[in-house]
Amino acid sequence: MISTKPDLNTFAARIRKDVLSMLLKRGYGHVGGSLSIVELLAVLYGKQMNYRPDEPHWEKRDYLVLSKGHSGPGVYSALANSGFFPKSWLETLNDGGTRLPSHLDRNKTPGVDATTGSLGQGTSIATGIAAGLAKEGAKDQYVYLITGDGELNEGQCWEAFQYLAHAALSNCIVFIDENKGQNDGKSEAIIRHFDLAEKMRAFGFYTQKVDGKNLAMIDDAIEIAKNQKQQANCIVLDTVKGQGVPFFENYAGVHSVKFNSPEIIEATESAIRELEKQIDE
Ligand SMILES: Cc1ncc(C[n+]2csc(CCOP(=O)(O)OP(=O)(O)O)c2C)c(N)n1
Repeated sequence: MISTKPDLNTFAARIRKDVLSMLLKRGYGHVGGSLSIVELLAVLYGKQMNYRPDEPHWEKRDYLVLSKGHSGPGVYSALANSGFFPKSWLETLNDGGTRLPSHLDRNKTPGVDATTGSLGQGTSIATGIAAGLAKEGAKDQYVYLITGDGELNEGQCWEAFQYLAHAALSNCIVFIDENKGQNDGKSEAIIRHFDLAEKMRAFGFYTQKVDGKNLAMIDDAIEIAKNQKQQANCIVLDTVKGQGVPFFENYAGVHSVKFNSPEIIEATESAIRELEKQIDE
């Protein structure tokens, strides 16, 4: 079965709503970095990626490696809404015995290809997959690697990037979710990453920078990347932590939220109601 691809605006609203519902039910979780990649996930699973939900290990599939594995809830929603497993599983996020742990685990969840959570490691995993596909002569098969700007503090990322650039693995498209925040505060205050697009260009990547809130721009950038086969590809996404929910965009503790105050719970429930209206339209 090849899945039917949904309307991208509705798909993004669905993922955003599911992320909020899952984390609210759990009582805590990584809101900021899950919401900042919602538009990217909608474009990937809703349009760009090739997969078979009833055959997750289909050998011609595209691969997604979410190297910032703590943003797993967004991927779970994208997978459930694409038919990889029942939507009821979303209610079990991080329960004992769940198939959906807070960080991605390839041995637990259909559709997850890389176990991540220790920042940096997914960049090497994705590089290995891309190198393997290239060696096999795979055509039009891609590895989509999602990294965080905070994650790039890990030296391992730059080792992997050096190899991607050296081997000109254009089949790996590296996304940097530049949401400007991390665990302990603003990225700029922890380790300033300067101009990421310039850095990636200097490393040898064909680099684009786009508004990570804009579905059409993300989609166009991926099309351009797919048609460029001379260099490794990077797309820097200008995003916001807590993206798409005004309360969380302005909430200092958005990296990992505890839903333990009436204000936070009401803001989340109200955002869910707004998103439900968008999904019904
Ligand atoms: C090797 C490693 N060190 C530290 C952590 C703890 N940690 C979890 S999330 C995070 C911040 C990551 O920032 P970023 O990549 O920008 O993610 P986002 O802001 O998009 O959530 C840190 C330091 C970890 N998971 N792995």
